[in-house]
Amino acid sequence: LVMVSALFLAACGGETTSSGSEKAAASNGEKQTLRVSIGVNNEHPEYEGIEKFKELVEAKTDDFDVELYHSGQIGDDRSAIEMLQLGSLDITVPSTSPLVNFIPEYGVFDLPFTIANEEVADELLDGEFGDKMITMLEDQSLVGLAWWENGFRNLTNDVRPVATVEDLNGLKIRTMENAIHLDAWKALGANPTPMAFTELFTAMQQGTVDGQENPYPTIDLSQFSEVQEHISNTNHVYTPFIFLFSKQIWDEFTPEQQDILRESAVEAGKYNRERNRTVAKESLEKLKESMTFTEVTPEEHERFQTTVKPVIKQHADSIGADIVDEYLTAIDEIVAN
Ligand code: TF8
Repeated sequence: LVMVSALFLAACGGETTSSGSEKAAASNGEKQTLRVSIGVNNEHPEYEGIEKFKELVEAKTDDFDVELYHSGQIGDDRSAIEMLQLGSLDITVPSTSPLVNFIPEYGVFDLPFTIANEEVADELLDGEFGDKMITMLEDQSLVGLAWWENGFRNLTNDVRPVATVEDLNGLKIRTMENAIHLDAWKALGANPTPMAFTELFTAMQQGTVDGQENPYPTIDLSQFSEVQEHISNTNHVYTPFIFLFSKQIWDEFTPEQQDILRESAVEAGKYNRERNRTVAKESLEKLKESMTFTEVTPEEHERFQTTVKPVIKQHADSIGADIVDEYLTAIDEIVAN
């Protein structure tokens, strides 16, 4: 895949590698290209976020030329992370869920029904707990600059309206490449299959899977309503996006350059969150026009929660019992205040 991506980049006139000599040239006044890759398309609030990042960086310095790539053109979340580790891509902003294959502790964010709303998410991620998670990236040759937002995930499918846990029975649901999501859907009685996002639309179109789950902006802006009939507000988990830099490349920058990049990633992340929340509301309204929308009642939400709860215990050891405790305690403290 790295080979294919390299060819793609060559065809686009981009550079396939960033060598040390180019870095030296950058501080001599020559611009250095920073390639940013995301998995969703250029209508998504995540793309608005990377556009903002480009605008901020390029306004603050002449050192960088920021190039934006969307729709997983360069690679899906997992491949893009691997390219960062190799130093063949500068920046990606993936869901945290595929990171679990590199850093098991990131599985805390996949525990269902643990973050109740966006305010809790913001406090948790921008506070001490989020900082601690960021420090774990370094061993994997990654630098985390900011928390962005993918958001609360909701279920769509093409078989039947889902109002109860029983309605999930046997539904073939695509999940992200993440064992916790997989086991959560199994516990709920569905028949889950992990798959990269880049393969999802075709899989739904061809009926390889009956459904999937993602935040409203992604469902709407990826045109999933063309291949999915039913949507429910399951709100089963909150997925952060995380702004990642290749450590190999990052380490060659001056502290001044690093400050500019970090500040821009944080500020663009605030913009991304704000836009994501506005777009989520708009997207839901649009989706209600083209799909059947089923409200999961509060009572039934509780049944979803109880049914899936054993997955937290089941995965505590693989994630790390201590970090799971810290995560749940941090949330309890935020909710109590
Ligand atoms: C998924 C995620 C994705 C994002 C993006 C494509 O379902 O929610 O939408 O991580 O990179 O795979």
